Amino acid sequence: MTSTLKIHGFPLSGHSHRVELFANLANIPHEKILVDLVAGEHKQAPFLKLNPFGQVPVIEDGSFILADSNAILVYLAKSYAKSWLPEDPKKAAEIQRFLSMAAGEINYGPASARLITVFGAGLDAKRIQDVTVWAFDRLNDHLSDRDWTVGEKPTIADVALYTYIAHAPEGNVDLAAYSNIRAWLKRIEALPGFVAMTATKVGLAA
Ligand SMILES: N[C@@H](CCC(=O)N[C@@H](CS)C(=O)NCC(=O)O)C(=O)O
Repeated sequence: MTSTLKIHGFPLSGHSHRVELFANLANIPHEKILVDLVAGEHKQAPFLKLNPFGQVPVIEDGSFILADSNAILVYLAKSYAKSWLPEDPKKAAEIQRFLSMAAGEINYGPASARLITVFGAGLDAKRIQDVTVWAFDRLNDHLSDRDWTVGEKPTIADVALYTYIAHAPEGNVDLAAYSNIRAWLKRIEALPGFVAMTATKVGLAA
């Protein structure tokens, strides 16, 4: 790393927190740069140069610019924290499976439920609830006989899944029925370097 890694994000964004969490867990020095989503900064020219999709998070690692939280986790693990993304083809593929779940069912389930309650988004709450229950049932079963999503140690799969599951109650999703998921959340929260996403209200720049 030639200069300090920059993470452009927003305090209420679970996708941003995913990257910030990993940088802290993997002990990667970084600087946080606020992109004010409420003021629409992400749709204005300077930010759109970093990410034409107009979304946070984005990282700058020297001259390398990268958007998309899961892509960023892969890049950071391969560059600075290899144990979080093992080379073994079977483990790497299993990890990809859960990165897909994070970008799929978790994004369209609990993350979207939170968009309704925290950001006032006009989305289909029933459909979101169904996706969430389906995903949480599957993940709770998956975690019934293991501590981590893949293998014997935490990986970027755990990091990618963590934030929107931990914050599901903000979207009125009750985690009470999912004891394996709750135990897994606690294991992640006990890892050295863990940082929580603390912002809860739009407009709060934590
Ligand atoms: N696939 C992207 C999704 C990122 C995303 O949806 N970011 C939200 C904040 S959590 C955002 O910037 N939304 C603003 C918009 O889409 O206009 C990722 O994983 O980083």
